[in-house]
Amino acid sequence: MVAIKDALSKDHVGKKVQVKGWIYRTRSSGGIVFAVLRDSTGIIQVTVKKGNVPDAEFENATKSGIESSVIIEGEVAEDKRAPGGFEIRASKFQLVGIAEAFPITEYQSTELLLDLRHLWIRSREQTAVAKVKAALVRGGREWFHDNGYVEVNPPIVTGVCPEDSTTLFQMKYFDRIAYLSQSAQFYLESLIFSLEKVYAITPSFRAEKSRTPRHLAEFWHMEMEAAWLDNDENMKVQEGLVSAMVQNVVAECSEELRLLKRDPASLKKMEPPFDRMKYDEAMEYLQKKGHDVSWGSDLGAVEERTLTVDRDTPVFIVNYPKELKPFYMKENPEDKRTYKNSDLLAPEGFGEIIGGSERETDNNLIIERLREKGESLDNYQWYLDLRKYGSVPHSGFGLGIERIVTWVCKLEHIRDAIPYPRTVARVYP
Ligand code: NSS
Repeated sequence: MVAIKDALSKDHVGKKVQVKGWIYRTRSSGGIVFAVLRDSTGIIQVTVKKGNVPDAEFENATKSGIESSVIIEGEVAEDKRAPGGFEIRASKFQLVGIAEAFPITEYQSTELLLDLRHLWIRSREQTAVAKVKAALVRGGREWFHDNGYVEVNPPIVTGVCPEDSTTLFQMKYFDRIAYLSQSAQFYLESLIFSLEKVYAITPSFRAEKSRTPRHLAEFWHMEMEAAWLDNDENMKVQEGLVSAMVQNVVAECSEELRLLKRDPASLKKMEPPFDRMKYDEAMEYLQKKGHDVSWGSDLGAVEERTLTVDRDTPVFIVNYPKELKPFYMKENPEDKRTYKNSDLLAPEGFGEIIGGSERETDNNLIIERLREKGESLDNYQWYLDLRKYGSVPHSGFGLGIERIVTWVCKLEHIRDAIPYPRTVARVYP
């Protein structure tokens, strides 16, 4: 058996191959069936001629519709008209699983494609996105490994709320209430006292009620935390990691990028250092561009778009006002109204892919901010303990994997960066 990608080559011309796959397109004229076969690696045209295969097999070839699974044997031949320039001339057509009339045809509504997600994920675009995503994550894992980080497994069921409490998913946990994790951050912080440099890849959950093209209720989060690291060094880690992830896609996914109409040359530029822009400068820039914002305004999708649309590499926005960010960030001694933090925005209008900061080490400040937030300190005693036994300066960040996929694949909507998007309106299929 050969992979379709490998069958599409001069080396195989004149040789007999066996391929296994699913019918992607098919038409017949007279005594010949032209079927395009798809496997996980690509598509190839198969011609089945009456007389070249047993009659019963030819009969099967004429009735096998889109998505029927088949095993084909035949000789590879060059044919300029065929997709990829080669075809297989079948000597055997084995029907394995006949498909009923496939419910997805060429032009379908977004809603129908979401209802039929379990079938739509077979599409070539979805397949390409899945491969790019895997290459991004692999590139990230390798970068972490090469730089001395240890992968760890924080819990998903938790009692803490690192981010916005209005987006917590609550669950019944035996006889008490627990939450689905919004971020592994606090647990990663606890692990730096032994491992120093850690990262985790986990699902994170946010009950985001607004429907936006960049929010999921369940997303994959790549987070890291390191001891002895300040916010500037934290940004260096981010730019090193992001460029390694993107370069791995360029190296491994040229076919997929072509299919997604993403020019690999535009991704090759993602090399450190990335620009840094203070929150204050971002405000000035936005005002010049006609946005109605002032110091203290949050940056939403619209503002981030203006900040990045004319850029071709990512940019850090640094030192946000405290009221815009969570309680755990380190106060900026140079401007106490702000934190030592950064968001990394992807270029070309895509916006935030990472949120990171140096962490507050002063328990009094943390307690004060938790109280302001209305949090019960009971759930945070363990977190406060971390500052009592050998506290160290430390920093970390969280990267939204579907966000980086959306940007790298140039997707219009984040739902296409994950096989089964979970949004306010959908848990099926
Ligand atoms: O809320 S974040 O900005 N930051 C944190 O959760 C920190 N506690 C992470 C850390 O320092 N360990 O989220 C981090 C990233 C953000 O930049 C997005 O890329 C992504 O997580 N994110 C999301 N992606 C998809 N959907 C939703 N709803 C979402 N929320 C955050």
